[in-house]
Amino acid sequence: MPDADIVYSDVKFKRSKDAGREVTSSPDVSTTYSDVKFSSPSTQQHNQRPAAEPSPQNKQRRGAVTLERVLLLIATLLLAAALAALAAVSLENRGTKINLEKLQRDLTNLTETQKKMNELNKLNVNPPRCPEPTPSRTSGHTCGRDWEHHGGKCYHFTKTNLTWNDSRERCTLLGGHLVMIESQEEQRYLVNKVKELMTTDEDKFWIGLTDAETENTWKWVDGSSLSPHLEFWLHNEPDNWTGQNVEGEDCVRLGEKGATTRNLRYWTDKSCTVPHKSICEKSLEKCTCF
Ligand SMILES: [Ca+2]
Ligand SMILES: [Ca+2]
Repeated sequence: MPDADIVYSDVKFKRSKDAGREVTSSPDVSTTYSDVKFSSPSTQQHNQRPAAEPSPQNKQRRGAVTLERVLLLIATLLLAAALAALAAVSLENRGTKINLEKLQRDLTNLTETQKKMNELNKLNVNPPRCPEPTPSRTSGHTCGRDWEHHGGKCYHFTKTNLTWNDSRERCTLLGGHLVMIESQEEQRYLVNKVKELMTTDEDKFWIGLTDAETENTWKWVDGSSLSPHLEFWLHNEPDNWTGQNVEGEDCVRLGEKGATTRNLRYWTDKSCTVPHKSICEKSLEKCTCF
């Protein structure tokens, strides 16, 4: 496009009347075109006429539209804020509901626990009566189930064959210890009991005596030494025989099927790893009677 300016000049049409008829236009009637020039955009802008000043009505209308937009914007913001607040309240209510359900579960558990405690308290308030006195029980004291009372002590004769160490541990778990024989009368009682319980000649019972720490130095399970006045070895015992175990025999067992009360010497040393039944001993337990 050339830089030549374009100018539109006024175009005039001349009207004429003919025989009473009005002619709108006619090319032959003095039509004049002036020079036409194209102008550059800058020139166009320069030549553009300034926009007409808005009328007061238009100004009022524009003001009203602007106010409406502001009010609409404020209403939108308020609505958004309300929605956000509603969402926050909803989340808070949800959290509260979850906490409430947890509290209800805890309350249920506490109630169950309280019921169990009440039942236990009832049992404690009304303990069972002591049974009638028997050889295994004395007034105000008891040996408990599977224990036999004799001479102020309780004895339990196991039915399971275990090594000496396992037998010792079992007696401890039962609340006692492997028996420690401290009198002829106690030895007599045990000899007679074991004789009744034995099924074979080797069906003997471990007692709490050992020389495992120092050979031929015999000690009871509480660490006390064997009194020379209260030894009840069988003939030719202890012999620390190594035919069965090269380490010899360091534990003591009791029993003889054909035992007589005139001869109380029925102890034999034996390898501690041989399984045998055993005799546990414990003190009397106090019993609250009504
Ligand atoms: Ca020995
Ligand atoms: Ca022996």
